[in-house]
Amino acid sequence: IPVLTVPTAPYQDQRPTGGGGLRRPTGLFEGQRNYLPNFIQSVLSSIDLRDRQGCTMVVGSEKIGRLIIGQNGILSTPAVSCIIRKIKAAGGIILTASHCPGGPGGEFGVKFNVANGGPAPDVVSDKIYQISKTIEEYAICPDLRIDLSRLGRQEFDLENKFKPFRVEIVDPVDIYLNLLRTIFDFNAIKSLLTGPGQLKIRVDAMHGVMGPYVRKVLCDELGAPANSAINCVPLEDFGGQHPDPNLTYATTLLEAMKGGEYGFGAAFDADGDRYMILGQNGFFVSPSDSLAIIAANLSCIPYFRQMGVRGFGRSMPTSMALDRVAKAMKVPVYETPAGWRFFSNLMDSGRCSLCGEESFGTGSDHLREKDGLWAVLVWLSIIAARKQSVEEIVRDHWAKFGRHYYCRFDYEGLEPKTTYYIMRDLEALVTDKSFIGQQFAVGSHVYSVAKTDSFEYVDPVDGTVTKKQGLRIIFSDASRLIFRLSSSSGVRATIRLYAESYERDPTGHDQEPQMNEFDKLWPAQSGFPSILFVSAQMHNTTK
Ligand code: VG1
Ligand code: CO
Repeated sequence: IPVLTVPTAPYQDQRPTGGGGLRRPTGLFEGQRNYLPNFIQSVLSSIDLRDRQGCTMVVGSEKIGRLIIGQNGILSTPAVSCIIRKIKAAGGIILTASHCPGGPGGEFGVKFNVANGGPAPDVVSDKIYQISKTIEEYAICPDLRIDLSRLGRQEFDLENKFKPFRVEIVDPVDIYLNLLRTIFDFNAIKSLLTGPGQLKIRVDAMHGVMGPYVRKVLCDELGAPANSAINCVPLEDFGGQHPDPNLTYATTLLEAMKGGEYGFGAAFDADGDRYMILGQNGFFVSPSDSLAIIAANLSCIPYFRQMGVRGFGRSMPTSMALDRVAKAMKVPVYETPAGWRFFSNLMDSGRCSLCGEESFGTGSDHLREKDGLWAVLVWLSIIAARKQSVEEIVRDHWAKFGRHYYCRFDYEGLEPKTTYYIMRDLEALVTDKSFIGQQFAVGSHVYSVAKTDSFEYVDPVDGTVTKKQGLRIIFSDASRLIFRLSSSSGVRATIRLYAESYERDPTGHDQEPQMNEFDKLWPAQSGFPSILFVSAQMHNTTK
C-alpha cells in the first residue's frame, strides 16, 4: 500500500489547549483544506523520532508500527488512558468535542494523550502548536482500508516498510472492565443492584460513547436491569442533545429521578470522563461535594484499602470541601490549575491518590484521566457499604464537615479582546492593596476580603510554573469568588465565575445554592460580570 506525502500549507490557529485539545466548529474541520491531517501530523511529529518508530498508538499514522482502535471507532477517554498504560503505547488520539454540543453543525475536537495515559502537558501542546504553524507536508495512506467492525488483528504491507503495519481492533470495554474488576468489589455492587430490595438505578449515556460501557459493566456484569440504561446508542449528533451531564442539559434524567422511582441516577458526557450523580427525587450531588464524599469514604473501595491514600488533588476553582476531609484524614491536598494534565505528575510521583474538578470530573491513580463510570462505581460501593441513600450520605457529610455552597456561572461567546481587558482590569482592581479588608454584606452575611491573588502553580515534581490561572478573592470565612478565562473554548472566549460560600451550621444546610443570593448579583443576561458591577449591586459596608 503506497504511503503518500501530501504538500500542505500551515494554519496559525491550531494551538491545542491543555483542557480539551483542539476544539473547533465541525464546519471548520470540514471546510478548511487539510485542517485535520495537518493537526494530526503535527501531533505525531511532536513525538521524538526515536520513540515514534515502530511504536504503538491508540490511534495514529505514519512511522507508527501498530494502531489500537476501539471497535466501530468507539473508545471512551478513560478507556484510552487505560489502554495506553496497559500496552505501553506512545500515546493516544481521541476524536471528541467532549461535553460540547458535537457533530454536524456543532463542534469537533482532537485530544492527545501521552505515554503515561494522561492529557498532553503544556510543553507538548506548545510543541504541537509550533509544528502546526510551519507544517509543509503530511503522510497518509489513502488506500488503507480498515474494517472497524471486525475484532482482532489486521496486517498491511506498507510501501518501503520491512515489517507489516498492524492494526488491532479491540473491544472498547474489555481492557477497561478488567481494570475496574481489580479496583472494586463487584459482588458487593451486584447484591446492591439485584434481588429483593434492590437499588433501582437510572443511567443516561446521553448518546455518547458510554452506551457500551454502561450496558456491559452496569447491566451485564453488575446485574442492573436492562431498562436502567438509557440513551445507550452512540449517535453522531448525540440525538440532537447536548451531551453535558449537568442540571441544565441532563434534563431527561433529572425528570426521571424526580418521579421518585429510582434511588440513584447518573449521566456522562460524550467521551465518558465527566459524570453527574443524582439521588432519589432528583437530589443533586455537586461535583465538589462528590469529590469530598468519595475522599471521606475511600475505605469502602478494595483498591484504596490495598494501596493506601497518599494525597488528594483538586483544581483551584473546585470547592474546598475536599480540604476539610483531607485535614481530618491528615492527608495533603494539592491545588492545581483547572485541567486534568496537572494531576499526572502528582500521580506519577506517588503523591496523589484521588483528584477532582468542579466541572464534573473525578478520578484516581488507576489511570490518568477523570473517569465517569469509575466515579459511579465508587458511589455504588459507598451506598452498598453505608446502607444509606445518596441524600443521607451527602447530608451526613455536611453535618460532619459543614457545607460548601457552590455555583458556577459561564459567560460564553465573548469577544476575545474584550475578555482580555476585563480580566486585566479585574486583576488591577482586586490585587490593589485597598481591596483587602473590604466588607460586603449579602443579606445578613458579611463577607470580608482576606486575600486576593492571580493564581499561580508551581509543579512540585518538575518545578514548572504556570501563571495567570484565575483571579481569587478569598474571604475571611473561607468563602471564595474566582474569575477565570476558559482554556477549552474555541474561537470565542468564555469567562467563568466560581462562587463558594461556607456554612458550618447544620441548620443552614437546606438552602438552594443560588438562593444564596449569588444569582441575584450576577444575572447571566448581564453579559459578563465585572467587579464594578458587583460592587454596585452589593452593599459595601466599609463605605
Ligand atoms: C474545562 C473545565 C476543566 C476541564 C476541561 C476539560 O476547562 O473547566 O475543569 O478539565 O474543561 O474537560 P476550561 O478551561 O474551559 O474551564 V473535558 O470533559 O473536555 O476533558
Ligand atoms: Co469529556
